[in-house]
Amino acid sequence: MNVQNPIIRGTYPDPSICRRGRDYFLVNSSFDYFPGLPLFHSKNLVEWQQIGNCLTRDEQLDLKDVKSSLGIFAPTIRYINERFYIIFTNTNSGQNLLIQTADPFGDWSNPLPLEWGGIDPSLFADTDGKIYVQGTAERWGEEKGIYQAEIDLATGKLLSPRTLISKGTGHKSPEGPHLYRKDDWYYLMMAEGGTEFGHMETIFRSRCVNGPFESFEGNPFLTNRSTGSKLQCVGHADLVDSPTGDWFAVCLATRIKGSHNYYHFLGRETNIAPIEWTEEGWPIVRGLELLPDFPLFEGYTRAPESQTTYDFSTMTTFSDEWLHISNPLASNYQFCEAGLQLRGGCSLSEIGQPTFVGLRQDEFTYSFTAEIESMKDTTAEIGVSVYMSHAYHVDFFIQGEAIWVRKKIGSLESLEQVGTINQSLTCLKVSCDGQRYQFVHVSDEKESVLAEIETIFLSTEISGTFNGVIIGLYTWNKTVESTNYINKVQVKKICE
Ligand code: 6LW
Repeated sequence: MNVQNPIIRGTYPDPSICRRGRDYFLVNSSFDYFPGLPLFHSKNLVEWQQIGNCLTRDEQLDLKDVKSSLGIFAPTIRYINERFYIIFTNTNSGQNLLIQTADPFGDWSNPLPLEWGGIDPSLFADTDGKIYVQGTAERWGEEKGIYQAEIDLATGKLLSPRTLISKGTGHKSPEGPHLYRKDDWYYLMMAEGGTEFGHMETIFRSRCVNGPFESFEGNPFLTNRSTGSKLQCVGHADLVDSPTGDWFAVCLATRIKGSHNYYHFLGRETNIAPIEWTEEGWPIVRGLELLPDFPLFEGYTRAPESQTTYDFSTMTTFSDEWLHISNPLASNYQFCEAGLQLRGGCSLSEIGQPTFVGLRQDEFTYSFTAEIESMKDTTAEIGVSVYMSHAYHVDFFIQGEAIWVRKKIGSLESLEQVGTINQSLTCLKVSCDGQRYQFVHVSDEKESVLAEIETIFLSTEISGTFNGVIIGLYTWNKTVESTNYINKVQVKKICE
């Protein structure tokens, strides 16, 4: 049994976790993607199934005009008094919001705006029934640190003053706070150092819920900064205990490429680190790159490679893992016997509501092949985009009888005809080997590489975004509606 991190692969950052009995639930931030707040379920902490997204309705999630990597920031999920709560930030509206449900496998409520500033809100239910909210300083005018107040979950109103309870250990960006109660201690944990290569997790404790908190001498207790590990940017953690009293931290980390010029393009992914508590009552990490065998992990298997085919002629809706950029216009996505008809759309370089639906690239060795029935309309693009943001994407598309590649890398843009089509059914394939993307025309079982680009140009370090690459289908009808169809998409990947 070889449990390998990441446990949830692809751009699934800022993990937060809670447990109900033997069931674990985990949620991630989702930024300008729709639907938002992907939700996962597991019984052994290493095999996770996405059971939905918590923000699935326009009335829950308004992302219109949102810029890449803004929108839904770090959530916290907690199980309090037999209900599940998720508290999160929507930077688009500048609000901290609360949703809830009795059944995490079902729908979630509409968001309740909270009287709370800053980002990275968290919740803590004390043994006396009081509920507290934590979070970062407001961006302007507040001293950096972690703030707390008692809160009424029914109204979103504060029941005590907003108080600075810790400035952390003094590293930049104290954020991602969570409060826990264990063995008559209140433990305050937070991320520091910023979500890049200086990222770390620190922990403090007090006998009182509002402090003062003493710092663990072993801080940061979880980090890979200044190490040669291929898992970098480790931080933004949340703790959970198992029914048998074992403790674990889920955290974000990046799988990096490059040698001296470290970079990542698969996003910040969800990882797990077993925790052991010292006799003095402080947490020690027992593994991240290599996880010890745990009875809980029994039965864990990860397929070395996988192939998934999405046949749109048999589908009526997108499964949970598919995502749009901003709120989709539903009428632009029609499922029918001929497959998926995409309509409307705008340039993927614009901030708007593009006709785009994609998947998070979650392995370095990865291919995405789209079978397209093109009406050879000279005024419409239809194809596949390797999308990091509106300013960093590569579009591989058909327009008329030509095949084109557009490379948009910040202020650098190229548009090149790279081939022609001689039949209405065309297969466009994007393949990645970790170092580069190749753009391939598949015709009569023959593969012709028409273009390529190094992955570094679509990395976070170049694009300056929080996310990883999404590979997806898009159309852009520039004058009239055209009737192009996507028959199917095939995704192949090798797990590393
Ligand atoms: C998240 C915060 C952060 O809310 O990035 O850099 C934000 N730190 O913890 C988005 O992931």
